[in-house]
Amino acid sequence: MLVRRRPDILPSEITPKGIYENRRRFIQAAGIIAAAGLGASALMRARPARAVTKLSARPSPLSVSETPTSFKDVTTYNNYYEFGTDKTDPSETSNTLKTRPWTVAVEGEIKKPKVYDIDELLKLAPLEERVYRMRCVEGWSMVIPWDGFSLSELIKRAEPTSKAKFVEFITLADQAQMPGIGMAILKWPYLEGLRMDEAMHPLTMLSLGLYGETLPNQNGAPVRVVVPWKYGFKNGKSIVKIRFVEEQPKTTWQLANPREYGFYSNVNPEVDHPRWSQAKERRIGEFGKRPTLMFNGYGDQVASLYAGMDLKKNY
Ligand SMILES: Nc1nc2c(c(=O)[nH]1)N[C@H]1C(S)=C(S)[C@@H](COP(=O)(O)O)O[C@H]1N2
Ligand SMILES: [Mo]
Repeated sequence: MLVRRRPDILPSEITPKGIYENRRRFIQAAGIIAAAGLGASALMRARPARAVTKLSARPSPLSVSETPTSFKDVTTYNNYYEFGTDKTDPSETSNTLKTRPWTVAVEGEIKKPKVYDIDELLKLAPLEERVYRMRCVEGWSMVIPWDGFSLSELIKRAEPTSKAKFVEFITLADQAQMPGIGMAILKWPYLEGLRMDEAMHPLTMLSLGLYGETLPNQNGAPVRVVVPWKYGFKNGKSIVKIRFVEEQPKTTWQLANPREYGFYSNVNPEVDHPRWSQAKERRIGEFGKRPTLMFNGYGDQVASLYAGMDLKKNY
């Protein structure tokens, strides 16, 4: 997705000067945060190594058999606008994200509201390693071994009421840790949502790690959502709140540009993005392009969720 200052500005109207100034302000903001945390002289030294914890996760029958994208590509080619809009920004600036202590509030139309400590969440259900195809709306894809469990494990413990029709996922928005929050790139906090049956689908994951380790900050530490048949932006990172609601949520990308980003956002090669075709994708690490598959190749598992819906209208 291209960065726009206002949804009504055409990309052709964004001047190189505008992009340059946005970038310059971002670099300044990132520098201030890093200096506050480390002391200015530490900026000259190497970044502190992240605290990595190995996870023991059993292999999952839901995995695809394709070769995973390299750990390096998975962790250095990212979209995480709270840490900047360039693909390399999140891996370069997200060391300021503090992932302990961390809590996730589960609330709304449920009988058992609860605030989970992240360490409690890690033990909620046995961890599985699930190798999923992921596809960004920008036209690239990866294969990522995620460690976590089905979101349904958490939902069933929350005991949703009959009014719970949708689930909202809300990301941390702390300007002291996230240089992008000071900029009007998107409406913060980043909010995504699913319909209840999508959220309950066994493929839908709460991910706490990848490649057998706790999540790198740039991939959404300490906990993020993974919905492999939908475009990447549906997979909210660094979740602090999960809220059950009656009405369909207004998601961050819908608010930014309703014509380009719908609520469903299922991977669908037949529905072009208004500014580009979605028929093909580039698998990161490969040359050339491969055809994009309906529901990102998960049609056998998820197509029934959308039976009778017009997927060109519900894009
Ligand atoms: N909070 C938050 N979550 C986010 C984003 C973001 O900018 N902020 N970007 C989304 C997009 S567009 C994509 S493609 C995926 C990328 O996830 P990855 O970097 O772990 O591959 O994260 C999604 N989740
Ligand atoms: Mo994306």
